[in-house]
Amino acid sequence: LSSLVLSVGGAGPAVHASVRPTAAAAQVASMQDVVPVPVKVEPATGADHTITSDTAIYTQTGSAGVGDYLAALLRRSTGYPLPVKTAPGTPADGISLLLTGADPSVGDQGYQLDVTTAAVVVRANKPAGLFAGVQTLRQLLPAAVESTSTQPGPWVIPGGRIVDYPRFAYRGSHLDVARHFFTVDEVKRYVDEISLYKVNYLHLHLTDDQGWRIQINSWPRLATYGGELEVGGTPGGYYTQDQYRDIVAYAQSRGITVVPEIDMPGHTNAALASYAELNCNNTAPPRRTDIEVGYSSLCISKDVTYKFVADVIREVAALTPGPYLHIGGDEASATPQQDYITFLNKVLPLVQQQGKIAMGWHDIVNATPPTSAVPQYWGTETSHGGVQAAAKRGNKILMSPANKSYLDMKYNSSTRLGLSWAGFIEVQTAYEWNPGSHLSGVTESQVFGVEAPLWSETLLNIDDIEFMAFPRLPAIAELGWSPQSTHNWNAFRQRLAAQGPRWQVMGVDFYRSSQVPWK
Ligand code: TNX
Repeated sequence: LSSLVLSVGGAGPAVHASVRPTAAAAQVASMQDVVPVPVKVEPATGADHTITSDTAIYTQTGSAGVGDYLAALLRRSTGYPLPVKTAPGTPADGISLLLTGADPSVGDQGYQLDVTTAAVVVRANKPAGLFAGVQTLRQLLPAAVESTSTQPGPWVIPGGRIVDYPRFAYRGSHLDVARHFFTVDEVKRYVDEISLYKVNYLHLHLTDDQGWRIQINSWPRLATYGGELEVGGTPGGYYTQDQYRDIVAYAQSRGITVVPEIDMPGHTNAALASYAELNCNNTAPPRRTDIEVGYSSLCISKDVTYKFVADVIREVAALTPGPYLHIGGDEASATPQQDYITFLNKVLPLVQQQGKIAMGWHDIVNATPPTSAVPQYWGTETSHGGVQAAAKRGNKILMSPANKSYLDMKYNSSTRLGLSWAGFIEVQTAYEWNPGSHLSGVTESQVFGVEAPLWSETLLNIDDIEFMAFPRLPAIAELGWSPQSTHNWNAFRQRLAAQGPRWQVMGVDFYRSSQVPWK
């Protein structure tokens, strides 16, 4: 798959128009084969539902957006008109997306799905729940439904009932667009892929030593000069504010909230190279495109540093409808400890002043952040005194242990891409941990959620992203969504195997791990 030719929801030409449905793709999916595994699945024999050229999608006030999304998705491969209509009182046929009558257990993000011969009904309390239900529906259709060209069908959905809701409200995926720059279309394609697994946050690592990737009007050279290169010295790039808004809106339409990260006070060489006054010695360093870490720092003692940070946070906050803004804070080895604390004590309130909740890599616990701030644990140990103390004070912890959830780690010693400082991470390793008990002294209720970081030192394009994310991203997504009581590697790898034909149709370049019995 060429990284320039994308099959994102109509944004580009069909990539795999030539893919024919395989035997597996034409079979009826099993209600048990959904990833992440739902809370409760009750298959019903003789109740399969077939989508036909007469099928309509029924919506209510508040669910029309999800209806339009589902219709667009299904029209591509079925070729059916699938009109989106206002729901009648009682659903009698077609696919209904309703914000009434859901099982009370489903909360704000869950859904209830009923499939009978006559009709398919998704019920939820909020559009987010309907969106999750639609992703389940997508996985219950044959893999060929992912095709961007018309396929023969039949489009059968297995009969039964699913009642489903997430274990954690925050299920994140992180993408480093700083080390290597990815285009808007590449990011959108990744958004489509992760939404299939009910990931609801996309954390964009927008700045680092090697590149600044977001236009800041009050400091324009950050992007135009600081964004020009990437790792290896090849041309980088940046998102204009309009392009960033476009990514945010696209993600939103797929149930995903963008969390922008501006990494500081370390990981700032691109900024320091762009503006001499940000350096303590008033001298801009050369731009760097190697992959060293821990050598750069904003100048903690200068007033202009805080003018700079306030301007950047204000502009990024204004572009971002979501509640969170990530300030990095990791690996600030070039910042003396007391300076680091001084810096964070000045910067954390700036985030709050812009109406955002601060997130940061767990290094921020060294500065005793307010309990509203979310430290993101990225260590490889199963205990961390500072993080445990923060949890005790009331901070919720986002779990991204590097030796489990880092999608940029190699699968094994012969993996072509990736790093290995946190070890090799095969699919089973990515799956076999419990976010609710992984860190000693950090209990389930103190866990904010789970996130799978994807750093891009070695990743050049969307193919590389896909190869590292699939199939591990679905493993992490399941840890974030499904109850711990469902955790079972043998069952998981079977369900994961059923995703393979889907990825083939989507043109996802996934890693065919020998641990998974691919179909
Ligand atoms: C550590 S994890 C980093 C990143 C690197 C990554 C590579 C973290 C907060 N910082 O700067 O890209 O390792 O795996």
